[in-house]
Amino acid sequence: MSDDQYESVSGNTRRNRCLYIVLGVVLICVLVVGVSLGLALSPKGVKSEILQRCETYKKLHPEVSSGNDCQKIWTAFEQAYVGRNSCDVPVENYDTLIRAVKQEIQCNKTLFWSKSKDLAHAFTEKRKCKMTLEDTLLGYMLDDLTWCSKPDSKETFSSNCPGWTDCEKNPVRSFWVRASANLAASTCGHASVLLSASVNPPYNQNSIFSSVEVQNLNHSILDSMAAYLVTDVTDKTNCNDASLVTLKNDLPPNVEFSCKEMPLSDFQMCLSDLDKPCLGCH
Ligand code: JS2
Repeated sequence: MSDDQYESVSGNTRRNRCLYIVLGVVLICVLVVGVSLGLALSPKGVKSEILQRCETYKKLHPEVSSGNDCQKIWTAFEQAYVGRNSCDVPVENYDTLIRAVKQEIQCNKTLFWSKSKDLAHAFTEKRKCKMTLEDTLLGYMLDDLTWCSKPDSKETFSSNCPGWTDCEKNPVRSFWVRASANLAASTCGHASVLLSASVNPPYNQNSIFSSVEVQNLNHSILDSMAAYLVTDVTDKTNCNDASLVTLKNDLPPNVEFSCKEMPLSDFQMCLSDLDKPCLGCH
């Protein structure tokens, strides 16, 4: 093979190699963009996700099935934010939704949480004696979702929406404030709150639990609030922490307050030994 022939062959090989590399890079880019776009629920996605969760919840909780029409619930939800500036969705815009969802909050079951969502959900996943907001139909449908719209749009978006602190009246924040206030106002008998000793302070007056739920408790139906402070081996904080005295004072005067430290190891035992008395459950 002459030098020229060898040159042209090796030239072709180099050209092909570059072509493959370029193609490879393009393919990877397309994949990354596709996945990121795919992750944000497409507009159809938010609606179908919520409707699907609503139907699933009704199957899992026949006691709330008859009274709740998922399509009507979606319509009541959508009217709160669709076509509006996504920084101008006040809390009361969800009043129609709250009225559309029929679910009685049983006494002695409410479990509030603050900076301890995963622990609280790990508990209610295993022990049905307690119920967090996300274990109710309303919370279950919207947990970990993002939604917003635009002025004069009929669409629901799940990306490019304002974050929790970007503006106060954003659709997601206003929803959780309204839903949390509704749960607190409906909570009766003995309530519980799961707090974390790994957070300082464990009770923060800027939290949703304090600024919304404690403020909306109905003292005429609520008898007591038991705080469970989950402590890890390194935590120094205990029930004598000043913030827990603040919680006691923030509660309606007739509501009896108690606080119990709970080593994380004990808490984990509650998830494996379901007969072990835990969080007031026997
Ligand atoms: C965005 C969400 C979600 O008692 C609890 C719950 O009932 C809750 O609604 O409010 C309390 C927790 O809020 P807090 O005390 O501010 O604790 P945190 O750990 O800072 O949680 C803040 C998020 C509360 C609202 N929220 N927000 N996306 O999926 C979502 N789920 C909830 N409850």
